[in-house]
Amino acid sequence: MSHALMLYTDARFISPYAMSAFVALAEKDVPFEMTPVDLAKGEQRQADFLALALTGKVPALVHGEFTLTESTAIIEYVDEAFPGPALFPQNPQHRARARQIQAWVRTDLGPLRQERPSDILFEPPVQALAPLSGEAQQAADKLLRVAEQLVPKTGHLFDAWSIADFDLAFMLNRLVAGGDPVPARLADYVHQQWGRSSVQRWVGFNERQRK
Ligand SMILES: N[C@@H](CCC(=O)N[C@@H](CS)C(=O)NCC(=O)O)C(=O)O
Repeated sequence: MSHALMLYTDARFISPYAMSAFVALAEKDVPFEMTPVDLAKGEQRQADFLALALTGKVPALVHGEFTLTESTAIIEYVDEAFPGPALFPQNPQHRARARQIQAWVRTDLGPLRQERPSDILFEPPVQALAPLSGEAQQAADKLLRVAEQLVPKTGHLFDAWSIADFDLAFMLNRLVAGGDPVPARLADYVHQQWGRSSVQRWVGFNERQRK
């Protein structure tokens, strides 16, 4: 069996889920290749992609003959199947908190995700964005309240960097990139996370596909 690793991502490199899986692999420093899937052209619905990606979504990971979709499942698989730095904290309660953050940012705050879509994190909006609606402002307030409680004055959420830092920073960056008010400490946290080399590698893919 081939042990080659292939990550299928969106072709615009703006998917927070594909990016999270990419960051997980990059942080592990395992060799892998990437195949972009053009979602606008519907490539995710083509038979060859559906044959390997059970749910027809990106990210999809192929490891030899094993295939997997759902970013959190991919991240946990990568963490367990490969050596390298741990993607989750070792302490069970910290680990549980990291998973809580991951699940929460993927399932809550819908209006904020809609009004501050992920492309603005990569491509500065051509014109000023409309102010957040009441619903999205409520989501933003909730996000900031949670982040204020979790993010320490300096450094990471837990003793060492974890993938939950990336996921939380991505969500907060929707506000930073949108020009919405964010306390300086949280904005600094976002900039620090965005500067990680794993994150910047993805930002580079995004820049290259726009040229
Ligand atoms: N819960 C999934 C969400 C993945 C997802 O929604 N991917 C989008 C791109 S951001 C996608 O593949 N959309 C294409 C489609 O659903 O047809 C995960 O965490 O991986």
